[in-house]
Amino acid sequence: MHEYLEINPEVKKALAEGKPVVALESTIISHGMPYPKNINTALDVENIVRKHGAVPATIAIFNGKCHVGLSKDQLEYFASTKDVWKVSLRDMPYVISKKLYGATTVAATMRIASMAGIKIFVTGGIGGVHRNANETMDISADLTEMEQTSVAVVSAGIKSILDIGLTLEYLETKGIPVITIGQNEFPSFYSRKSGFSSPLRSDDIIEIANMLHAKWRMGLNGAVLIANPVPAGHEIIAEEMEVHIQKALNAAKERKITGKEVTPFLLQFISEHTKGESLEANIALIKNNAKVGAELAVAYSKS
Ligand code: PSU
Ligand code: MN
Repeated sequence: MHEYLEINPEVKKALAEGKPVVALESTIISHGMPYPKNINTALDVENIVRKHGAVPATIAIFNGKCHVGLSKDQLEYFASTKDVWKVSLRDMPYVISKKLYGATTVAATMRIASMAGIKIFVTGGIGGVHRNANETMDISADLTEMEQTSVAVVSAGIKSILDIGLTLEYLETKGIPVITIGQNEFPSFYSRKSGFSSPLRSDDIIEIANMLHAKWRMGLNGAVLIANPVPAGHEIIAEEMEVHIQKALNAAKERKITGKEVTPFLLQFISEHTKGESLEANIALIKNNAKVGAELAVAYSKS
């Protein structure tokens, strides 16, 4: 395994000393936001993680290796290069063996983080069961990965481009705890509301850290999904988003977008049609997640 892993010296040292480390994904940089907001956000997020006492480890694939902890130049590469590979689990062996460059999704990032020994991972939102999954069978590998890989995933919930109800059912079936911070309702990424109550709630990061230890010490493998609602000042009302989501879903159907292109297409369409408002919400929530993820990594390393 280690012949395919390249952990940067700062992350390696922190892991060896049992210091808190937070993994970050790269698909959100390459496919989730336009340049240069993506690079600025990626750098800000790393700084927030540091400010709250943890070492950031953004993960991506370069030249046949899974890199854990990227340099500024590497981040800039993923932010500014068009048509970078979006690498989920099924793409990993191809991209690695052909020595291509790839940005990793939640699923691939979790797996690489786990190989490196990182337990806490921060993202914006996970992939899930798509709204018309009964026709398309489109269910993100993020969910199957969460079933088997023991990494905590800090998110702002699940985007309502997906079927949130079915995704919560899937997570329940696979034994993945879902816990929302500070409220009873499960959030929907851009909005603090989703219409679904959260299976679990916590108002205390230490409590969540204890839960992670309990789960994994008992041998209950797999992820915990932590939902951290978007800050109130930055949310977009769910009903407002729904109009854009419907338009995006129709456009995807018309253009026959399938497979791994679906999620990036929907996200970009919505960003364009909300005139950047959704992008600002996205940036605010990922920064908020970085803070909570770092706090969780600190609490986890102490308990
Ligand atoms: N959801 C978001 N923003 C994102 C993604 C998901 O709110 O940027 C990205 C993540 O990298 C996630 C991937 O792992 O999309 C899921 O893609 P798919 O649905 O093709 O599995
Ligand atoms: Mn899919």
